[in-house]
Amino acid sequence: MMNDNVVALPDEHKFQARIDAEEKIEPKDWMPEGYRKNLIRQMSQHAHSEVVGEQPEGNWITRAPSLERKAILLAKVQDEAGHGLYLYSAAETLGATRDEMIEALHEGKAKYASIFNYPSLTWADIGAIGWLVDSAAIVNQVSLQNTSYGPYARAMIRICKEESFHQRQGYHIMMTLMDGSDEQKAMAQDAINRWWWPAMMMFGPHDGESAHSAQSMKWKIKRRSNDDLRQQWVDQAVQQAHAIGLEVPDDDLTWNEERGHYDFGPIDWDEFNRVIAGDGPCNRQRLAHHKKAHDDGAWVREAMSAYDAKRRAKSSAA
Ligand code: FAQ
Repeated sequence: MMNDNVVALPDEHKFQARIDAEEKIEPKDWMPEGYRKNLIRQMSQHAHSEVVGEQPEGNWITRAPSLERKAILLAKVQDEAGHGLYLYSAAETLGATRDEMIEALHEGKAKYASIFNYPSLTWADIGAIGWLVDSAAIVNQVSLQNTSYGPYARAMIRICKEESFHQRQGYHIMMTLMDGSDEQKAMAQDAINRWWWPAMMMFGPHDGESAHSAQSMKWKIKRRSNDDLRQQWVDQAVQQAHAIGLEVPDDDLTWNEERGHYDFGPIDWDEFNRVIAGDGPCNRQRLAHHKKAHDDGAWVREAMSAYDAKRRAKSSAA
């Protein structure tokens, strides 16, 4: 007779063979503890980025220049909240609770994308965020549609569709400004001047400095390296900037015929490290706002769990 308690666990070699064969790993499958933890880290940080990323754009909803722009921005910001929801739900399938993930964010143990610690000072910043930040997010997320963890890959497919609309609305704002008055053109140029380098940093440290990349690539959590994705983004963003008459704020930017890519200047990693350590221009403001919104929403969570408990009691009595 078989003993139900004795389960032969597949070992890491079998797991790696499944990864190598491009099989998706699903929530109930055996997985190494390191794979689970690394995914919870990356996916929860990704979810936090989507949610905290609502703040710089939300800042302009009441000041959008027309009803149409306001409706579009409102829809975009709501989409970002939805992306957070898909990602938290996908991370929960790995055994992390929503409360644990939010607590890690509030305690500064979990990061969120460095870019959202910069202020959105003018309407052109909303164009720059949609164009540059969403396009950087898309370049990365398209590669993550093929990540090895099934729920993460599926969330990415849906998110990428929505991000494409976000990127277009941002570029459309920049196009409109560049078609406008001298002041509007100057506002658009000022926005790219301030958002270009933080957007470059979104892809993370250079490959040789990236702590997680080697293992994440082996497990196919990440499908392309930080530098590879950054280069793709630079190549497309430079052409988009030039097409509407914007200058890229990088004196070293040159087309390298041999490589078939743009060469670019050095990234200020001191600034990046300061920002991810909590000392960027808006880190404190972003976290304080998130904590307040979370506390203010406590009654909603309580009401929903009370409703759920009542519904369950009713259905088990029936
Ligand atoms: N910001 O070893 P690596 C969006 C950290 S979504 C902050 O290379 P990894 C949509 C990294 O966590 C944008 N921290 O790390 C939107 C690690 O620290 P840890 C978010 C960063 O994970 C648009 C350490 O540095 N997208 O924008 C950053 O292999 C508009 C060492 O780095 C995702 O999260 C950074 N930029 O590669 C929403 C995509 N870069 O965790 C609203 C999924 C690195 O050990 C409005 N994530 N760090 O404490 C990824 O692809 C990867 O996690 C990377 C980093 C590529 C971000």
